[in-house]
Amino acid sequence: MSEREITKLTLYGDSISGNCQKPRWTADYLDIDHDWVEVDILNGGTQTEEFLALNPVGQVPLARWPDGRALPQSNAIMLYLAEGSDLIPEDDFQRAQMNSWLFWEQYSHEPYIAVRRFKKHYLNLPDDQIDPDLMAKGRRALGVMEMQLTWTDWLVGSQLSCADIALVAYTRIAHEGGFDISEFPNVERWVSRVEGALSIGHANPKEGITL
Ligand SMILES: N[C@@H](CCC(=O)N[C@@H](CS)C(=O)NCC(=O)O)C(=O)O
Repeated sequence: MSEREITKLTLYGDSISGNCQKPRWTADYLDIDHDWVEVDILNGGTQTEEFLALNPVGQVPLARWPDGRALPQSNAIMLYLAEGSDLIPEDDFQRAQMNSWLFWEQYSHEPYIAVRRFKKHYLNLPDDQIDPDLMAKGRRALGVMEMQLTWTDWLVGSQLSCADIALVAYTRIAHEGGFDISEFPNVERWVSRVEGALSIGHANPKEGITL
């Protein structure tokens, strides 16, 4: 990543990261003009002096505006971009439910499903060198979603919201972490529904297609 003058919303992210796709899909869905700057996490792109000056946490995604404001954290960026749009329910209780899914995603889903995927798919670790807890807790998270999605088509209310975007990011590529999504048929159908709503390609476990 080289220092550059920014003239519009700029999203820094690595395309292999589900967290980074969340704000990108949100901006695309809402037609928010932006630039994308690819930051290679596998080659230390988030740990350079230049990037740490933008985000001392050393993580992507990061949103940055020409006036100097910068915002890390995928869900915070997504919520900010989606403010006032149909991705955030008008009803205040549904809005609280959406937030509830967003907190759950960061604490009970992403740490298992995304982390196992990273270890298996990118670090190429054999299964016996991956903490078995990641599979057990990831499957439990998919089970929670499966239960919700037997009752409703979307995680909150009757349409796509930020909750669906946040949760689909790693669920659609969970197979890369060794999870068998076909065990969760309502989740599988919901993944296709969300991918369709966002007009993003289908990450097909059977064909092994990634992002
Ligand atoms: N809670 C953060 C997690 C961000 C995160 O874990 N980013 C990873 C990529 S998915 C990263 O930048 N890793 C590079 C590093 O830690 O050096 C979010 O949702 O944005």
